[in-house]
Amino acid sequence: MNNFGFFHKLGIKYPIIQGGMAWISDSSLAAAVSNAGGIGMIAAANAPLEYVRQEIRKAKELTDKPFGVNIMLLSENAEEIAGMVCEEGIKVLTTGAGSPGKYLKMWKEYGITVIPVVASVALARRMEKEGADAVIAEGGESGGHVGELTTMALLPQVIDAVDIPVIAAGGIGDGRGIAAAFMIGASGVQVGTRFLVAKECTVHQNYKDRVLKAKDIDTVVTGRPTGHPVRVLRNKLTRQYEELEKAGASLEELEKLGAGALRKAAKDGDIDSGSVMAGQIAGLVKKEQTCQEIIEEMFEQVRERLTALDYAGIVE
Ligand code: TUI
Repeated sequence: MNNFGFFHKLGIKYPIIQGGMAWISDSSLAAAVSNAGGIGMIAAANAPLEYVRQEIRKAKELTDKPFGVNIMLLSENAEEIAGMVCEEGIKVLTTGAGSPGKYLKMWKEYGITVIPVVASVALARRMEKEGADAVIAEGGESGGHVGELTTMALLPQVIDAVDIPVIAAGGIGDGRGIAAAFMIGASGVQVGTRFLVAKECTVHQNYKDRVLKAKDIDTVVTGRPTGHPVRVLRNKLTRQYEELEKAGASLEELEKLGAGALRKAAKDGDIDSGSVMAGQIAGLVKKEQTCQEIIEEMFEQVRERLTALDYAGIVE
């Protein structure tokens, strides 16, 4: 099996997974990505079980291609959602913000392809041992909950440490980033921020406009003291957060400021007091397109990059 056999086996045309984005990636975005030849993911995030089930059922109406669910392991509903996806016949799962170890056996019994997000070599190794089918090596360039390492440093170290396919994530927004990930040895990529502004993405228009006007240096990581570092676009909320941190606020006060903030930005469009999670690649994202346009443009760039490689021009 070559590097890309993993995706072909799943019946997917392009080796690209849409990152699960809390309060953002619903059935509309997931089905559009799957219809365009990638794998769309519904983000379970902190949502109630019945909401996630309804989104799964809506996606089944919108596409006959495989799509998946992203399970956010910090959610108090993670356990019951972990069981529900088995009943609903979901074929692909990604997980984030923790270790899915205790669910792996059950998911494998249901024949689900399980792809945990990892931010370290140690967790990648553990996931392989416990039966994961692949891992997503996600660098801290990505939006939302982040680890410490960059994609450029994490990806080759994870690839050397495991024998299962490794999918690259964090800082990938166009075909150049995808080609670079392939050069390092990734079997596929996960992209979030670029899909945030997709026409089929139902996030509030204010959120999309904020991403479209973001510059390279506009994201910051907040929440390090709480143990849940999160990359977001700088705004009134992040300035308040920084002031509270400097003043030595308690963890409770910091958590309180963050609670419900993502919903405020994503659903109500309050991009000043809400949490506008986005990756460092936001500065590269300049236009709204359909998922099909995004994916086809990216893989055309991959083709151009890979055919333009001229080894003789680099090394005499
Ligand atoms: O999960 C994500 N990104 C997310 S989750 C999210 S919702 C949220 N909102 C507020 C606070 C916290 C979460 C928004 N964005 N990405 C996948 C990811 N997982 N990145 C890093 C990790 C990770 C980090 C440490 C996974 C495992 C881990 O260690 C677990 C262990 O047991 O070693």
